[in-house]
Amino acid sequence: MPEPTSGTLQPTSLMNATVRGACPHDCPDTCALITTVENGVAIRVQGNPAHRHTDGALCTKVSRYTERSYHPERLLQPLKRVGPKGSGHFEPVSWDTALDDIAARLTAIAARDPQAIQPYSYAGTMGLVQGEGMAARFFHRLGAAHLERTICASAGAEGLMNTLGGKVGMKVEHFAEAKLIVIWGSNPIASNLHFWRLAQQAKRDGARLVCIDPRRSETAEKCHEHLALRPGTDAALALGLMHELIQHDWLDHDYIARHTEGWEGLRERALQWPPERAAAVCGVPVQQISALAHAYGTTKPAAIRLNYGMQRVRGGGNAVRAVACLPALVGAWRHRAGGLLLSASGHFPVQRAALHRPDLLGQRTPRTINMVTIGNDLLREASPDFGPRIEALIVYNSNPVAVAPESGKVVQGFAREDLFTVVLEHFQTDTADYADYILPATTQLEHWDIHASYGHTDVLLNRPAIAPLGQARTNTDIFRALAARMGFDDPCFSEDDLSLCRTAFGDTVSFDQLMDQGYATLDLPDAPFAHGGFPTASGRCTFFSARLAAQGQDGLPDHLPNFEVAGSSPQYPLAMISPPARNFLNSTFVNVQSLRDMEGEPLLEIHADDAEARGIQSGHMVRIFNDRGEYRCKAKVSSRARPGVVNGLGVWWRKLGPFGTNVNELTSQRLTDMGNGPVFYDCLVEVAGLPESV
Ligand SMILES: Nc1nc2c(c(=O)[nH]1)N[C@H]1C(S)=C(S)[C@@H](COP(=O)(O)OP(=O)(O)OC[C@H]3O[C@@H](n4cnc5c(=O)[nH]c(N)nc54)[C@H](O)[C@@H]3O)O[C@H]1N2
Ligand SMILES: Nc1nc2c(c(=O)[nH]1)N[C@H]1C(S)=C(S)[C@@H](COP(=O)(O)OP(=O)(O)OC[C@H]3O[C@@H](n4cnc5c(=O)[nH]c(N)nc54)[C@H](O)[C@@H]3O)O[C@H]1N2
Ligand SMILES: [Mo]
Repeated sequence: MPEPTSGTLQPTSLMNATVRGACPHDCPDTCALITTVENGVAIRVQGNPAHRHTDGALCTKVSRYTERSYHPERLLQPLKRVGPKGSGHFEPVSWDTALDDIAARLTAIAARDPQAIQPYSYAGTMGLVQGEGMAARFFHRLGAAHLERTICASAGAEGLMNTLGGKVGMKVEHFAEAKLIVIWGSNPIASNLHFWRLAQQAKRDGARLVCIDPRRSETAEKCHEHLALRPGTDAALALGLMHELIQHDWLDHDYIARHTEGWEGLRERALQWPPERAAAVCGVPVQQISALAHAYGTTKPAAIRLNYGMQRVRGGGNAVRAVACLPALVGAWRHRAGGLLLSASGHFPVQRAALHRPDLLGQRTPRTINMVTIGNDLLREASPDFGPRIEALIVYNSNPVAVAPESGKVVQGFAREDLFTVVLEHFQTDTADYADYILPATTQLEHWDIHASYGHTDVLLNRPAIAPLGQARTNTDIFRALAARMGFDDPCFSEDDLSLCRTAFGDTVSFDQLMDQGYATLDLPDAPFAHGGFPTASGRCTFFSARLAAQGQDGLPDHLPNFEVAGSSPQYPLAMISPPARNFLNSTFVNVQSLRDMEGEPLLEIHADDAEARGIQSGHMVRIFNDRGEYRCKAKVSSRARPGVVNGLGVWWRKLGPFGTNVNELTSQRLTDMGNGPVFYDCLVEVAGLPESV
């Protein structure tokens, strides 16, 4: 591979070059990229071999990034709706026409009440600049409603906050030295590939790998042991493990005494969970729990790779809390290869106030809408309690019509003829179909950005490799242009993208190093909590959380049964989970043909017993339904599904599925115990075969 270009080249001068970048996607790996450009065209995207976490390797999806960027259906000019909402009919308009009209519409609404304008965004790009860099400034100045960005990780984040004090944990590289790795609610082969390499290295050096997942995932089948528990029972399992650690005295009493608080209470709670009770709740053999407790209590160093798959249920926050207590009980944090990692993002010194400028709000305190309940909220009328009806929606970096729960409601909301919707996108997604204006946005190959990570502790800089395609503009530029038209003249609206990249970390990270090599490693201790020093108020790992107690919640972690407990409803006897498909990234990449070919078509994995009871065979079209809706796809009778649980993989585009819907027709808008997160995997359904002709 040729040496990457250094220095500050502008995109237009990059006719032939290799350019350092960063993968923008919502994945813990945040890979360092090298893009090869010939005659101004990006011909190849590869992993940077010099970046140790990327190690020269990319996942299948992102190695196809050029196929996505030059996709024939890429949006290259602004579009204005001509047909009814959702019909997908648009005509090209000039940027000036689009921006003038959007600014006029927003100005008119803002004159009545700016809170009726709702931004809606998530992590289509994880970049701090093209993410909320300029957008937050714009919406703060406008006084638009806030968005609670909770659709992914907030229950787990709150769980960690209330136990360890923040989104902090082990350095990922040290997993390679662990002797026991518990992969909990995570399928790294699909969604955290570079971690899996480290786990493999540890395995070659004699480590034991245990996977805790209702689904026999690609990862589970390659571990030494797989505990296929029922969805939403992880806290029961963790408490059962604690029970055994106590009974056998596999505890680090010194660590507990010095560096934790609330031990007596937790001990009492855990003693209520003999492994037999945990086994009954989790639906796994009691021996598996005893054996895992033995391994965890006696193997050093022991490391837990927790992921967000296990917090998408009612008790998600409590479950993360229960698991996050385990390393302190056995003193695992003493070793750099011991402890736990869910998210590392709390380690990054992001200068959010400088970037997002909340001061532009002045004295205003707009209402907050939770992105998980957008279906309900779009349908709400004005009221003293709610405030104004949502009149305008500006969507960027997200595809809510496909990814938000209870899509029946979401679609109904987006279809409101009196709602003014603007979507900034690369493609005409399910959401873009409902827009009044679609604005074409640049991809990561075409813009500057800067990235933190939630799976490692390096900052990455992304340089543009090519000029923007067609008339595409950066998200930042679109918000700058709207700001100018709306008379927002604060100097912060003219800050350019390279300067925003500098602002994101201020002086805390060497920008010269980022410009020079594309990444910079945060200076952090190897074993951050070997001697306590948790970022909690007391500096201790808080088994008992005074913070939670002050909110009127249980201060100790407990098992909170799902809203929809498997076996509790005769009408809907099956639990459904819908974890990520390997070749898609949430709903991104579903329209890339070569990747869609690998995934085939939307499938429902079902255990042979459940299939037989319903007369279903592999390849049969089935109807999956509950009170919220119905979804149809092919069944796959598979040992990946445990009895009583069906798996509907990936977030397919509705319009690319056989019946124009996807799995989120079935999921609910209820919220988790902490963090107001979604409960995608807390969902009961029934499945029935359909006649051949359907
Ligand atoms: N290829 C690919 N990679 C991705 C994504 C993608 O869509 N595709 N998504 C990205 C995003 S947005 C995120 S948030 C991250 C992390 O995304 P996560 O949703 O955490 O995904 P995984 O790490 O794969 O972990 C999910 C695993 O948890 C299991 N699971 C479901 N319910 C439970 C439960 O109740 N308990 C337990 N123990 N396990 C359960 C699922 O079967 C699945 O195998 O991955 C990112 N990486
Ligand atoms: N049933 C079910 N539903 C789920 C999940 C699940 O496991 N099961 N997972 C949930 C999780 S963990 C998450 S994080 C959410 C993810 O939900 P979203 O954050 O909405 O993620 P994506 O579906 O990937 O959609 C991102 C969109 O942003 C666009 N985009 C990317 N980069 C840019 C850019 O630079 N500018 C602009 N304007 N647009 C850009 C992409 O083209 C894409 O259409 O989905 C959630 N939904
Ligand atoms: Mo996510």
